[in-house]
Order: sequence, then structure tokens, then C-alpha cells
Amino acid sequence: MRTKAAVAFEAGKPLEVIDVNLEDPRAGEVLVEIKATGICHTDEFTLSGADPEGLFPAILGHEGAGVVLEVGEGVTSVKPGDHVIPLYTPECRECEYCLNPKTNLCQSIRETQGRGVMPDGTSRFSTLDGDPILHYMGCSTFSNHTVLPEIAVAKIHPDAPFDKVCYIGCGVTTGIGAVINTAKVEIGSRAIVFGLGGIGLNVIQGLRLAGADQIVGVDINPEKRAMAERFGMTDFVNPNEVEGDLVPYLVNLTKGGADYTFDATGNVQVMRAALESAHKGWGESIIIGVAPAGAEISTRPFQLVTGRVWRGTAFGGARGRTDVPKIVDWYMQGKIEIDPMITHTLTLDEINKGFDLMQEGKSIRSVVVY
Ligand code: NAD
Ligand code: AHE
Ligand code: ZN
Repeated sequence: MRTKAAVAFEAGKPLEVIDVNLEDPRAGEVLVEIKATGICHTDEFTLSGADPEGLFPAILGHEGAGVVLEVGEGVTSVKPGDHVIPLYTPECRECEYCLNPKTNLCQSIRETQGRGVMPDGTSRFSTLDGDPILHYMGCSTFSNHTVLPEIAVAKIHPDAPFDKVCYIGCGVTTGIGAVINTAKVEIGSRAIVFGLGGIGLNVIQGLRLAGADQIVGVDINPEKRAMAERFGMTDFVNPNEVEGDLVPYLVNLTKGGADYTFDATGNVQVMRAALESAHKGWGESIIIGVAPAGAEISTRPFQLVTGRVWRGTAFGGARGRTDVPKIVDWYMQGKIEIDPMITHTLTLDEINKGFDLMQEGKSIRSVVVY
């Protein structure tokens, strides 16, 4: 079939909205009509050229929601008409990783996904001239139609609004999951969240759900303050307004350091500050942010010797086919909020504006509605 997509032809160049060819789903695959997609900072990171796994030309986007139109041979868990969220972290329920309760990182198709191809090693996308275009994170939601492995779709409530629950495809699940699945935050905890964007706000929302007593938000953009307060932030810190070093200031504010800290910036200096503002003896720091090729984290080993713990999380530790439908239900039941964080709604033709708004710090989430 022919569909419309925003194609990343080269790193550092705007996306080009064009018609592309999309082949039918093969065995174990499904064709999905994407109805809406969020723009996550990770899409910008890959488009910028900072992603060591970035490949071009590709169709980016990994935060979508849509409807199954067609299924390939052997597909049993979804059927045409089902509403789904694509999963960049699939859940095969069979691999060594899926069978280990300590991780959500299903590895059954990770290698081909990283090469921008389907599990059989080929792409379903091409230009109208027949040149191949690569998939991205196994999702490619910046296309009106996409083909996905069956194990990479979560079936969701049929009444859930696509233009809101698409955000559960990455940002909402990552932020809330980092608190609940990865950190396992206890009632009464003190926490610090670095970066109050699309992910950090959902960490704050997760901390409120978990019953944290103190939720400190840190951002260099003061315009992020009001939305963070609306979601439960108790204290705001702008590092540019702190006299002296940030870490001792935060340790003092949290009465000795936070029980849990979260990096949602992708900046390795911030990751260090997050680790070092965790409480001596027991504080845990969770890295969510994705850092550019070549960047490395560092700290004095003494920080770990004296009981601080450094952890990381992908997709909030969530097992997509199991957990994503539940998070959609939480939204439908009013247990979590999404709508205020979607600050901009765009058409596919306007998608580059969504990247500009993110870079200018003017949006939380921009959502493209097809
Ligand atoms: P965003 O652009 O919406 O938010 C980033 C925020 O960080 C902004 O508010 C910005 O002002 C703030 N910031 C930047 N530099 C800062 C600094 N030095 N100190 C304090 N605040 C600073 O981005 P997002 O969509 O929220 O994504 C955040 C990070 O999380 C990105 O690195 C993204 O790639 C990553 N991410 C990781 C996962 C995962 O599974 N691990 C999932 C989604 C996104
Ligand atoms: N390709 C990058 C790393 C990118 C990365 O860490 N991605 C996260 C999801 S970010 C979503 O917005 C992830 O799921 N990581 C686990 C995985 O297997 O990719 C690099 O540095 O090479
Ligand atoms: Zn993302």
C-alpha cells in the first residue's frame, strides 16, 4: 500500500513528509493504522545524529496509538479492529529475559530492531522509487500506517482516545514505571527529579501516586515550574539561581539527601549530581535520560562505597503487552492524568514544528494527529 510518512533522510535535517510504499504484514506481523503519535526527546536525539544506533533514511516515532487493519499468518493475539499501542520494548513471553522477573528487556527481536529492520531482516518501507527506508525502534509511528511484530503491540481499551493514550507508548509509562517498577518508591519518601519535561513530569505523577512526601523538581527552564506543581512537585530548584554548588543545596533541602533521585535530562553532569544528591547509606539514583554517543558518567567510587546506588530504566521497567493496557485503564478511570501535558496538537505536515517547540522548551508533549 501507499501511505504518508515523515521521513528522516539525514541526521540534523528536518523530516520530509512524503508518500511511501508499505508492504503487507508477513507471518507474525500486523498492519496498524496510526491515529496519533507523540514526539519524544529520544526522536530528537536520534534525528540530531547523537544516537550511536541512529540509521538513515528512517521513519522515526515510537509513541503511537492506532487500529489493527490486517494481520499476517499465525497472528492470534490481535485481530483487525483492535486498538493498540506499538511497543519499542516488546514482550514475547518466551525469551530468557521475559522469563526473568528482574527485567522487562525482551531481547527476542532487539538485534534486528536496532538495525532498523523487521525480525526477518527486511524493511517493509520504501520510497516510491523503491529505495528502502528503515524502521525505528521497531515502531515508526511517524507514518500513518506501519507494520509491527505481533509481540510489539499492546491491545488497549477500545474507547481510549488515541490522541491522549499514544503518550503511554513512551513518556507516561517510562516516568510512572521508573518510580513504581524500577525504584519501587515507598510511602513517605523524599525524591528529586532532574528535568521537568515529558518524562520528568510523569516521574512526578508517579511519585505522587506512590505517596512520596517531598518531591523536588530541578530544571534550568523556570517555565516548567507551574506544570510540575500541578502534578505534585513540592519544591522547585533552578540550578542557575542556586548560589554555590547544587549538590549540597539539594542535600540540605532534602534533610541529608533524597531517598530516590531521577535523571530525566540525558545530561551526564546532571546524572552525577543526581547520584550525589541521593542519601548516604541508602539513596538510589535512577537514570532515565539517554546520553549522546561518546558521553560517559563518572563519580567518586566513594559515593557508591557509602551506600548510594546507581540504576537505569528503559520503558519504566514495564512489560508492554501486560502493563500498557493497565496504564490505559488507569487513565480511563481517572487515576492518572495525561491531557494537560499534551500542550500542542499538530498535523503530520507540521511535525517539524513539534521538534522546534521541544528544542525551544515551549512544549511538554506535542502530539501529531493523523
Ligand atoms: P524534554 O525535552 O521534554 O525534557 C527535558 C527537560 O530537561 C527540559 O525541561 C529541560 O529544560 C531540562 N533540562 C535540560 N538540561 C537540564 C539541566 N542541565 N538541568 C536541569 N534540567 C535540564 O525531554 P523528555 O521527552 O522528557 O526526555 C527526557 C530524557 O529521557 C531524554 O534524554 C530522553 O531521550 C529520555 N527518555 C528515556 C526513556 C527510557 O526508557 N530510558 C524513555 C523516554 C525518554
Ligand atoms: N540507541 C541509544 C540508546 C537509546 C535508548 O536507551 N533507548 C531506550 C528507550 S528511549 C525511549 O524514548 C531503551 O529502551 N533502551 C533499551 C534498548 O534496548 O534500546 C544508544 O545509546 O545506543
Ligand atoms: Zn520515548
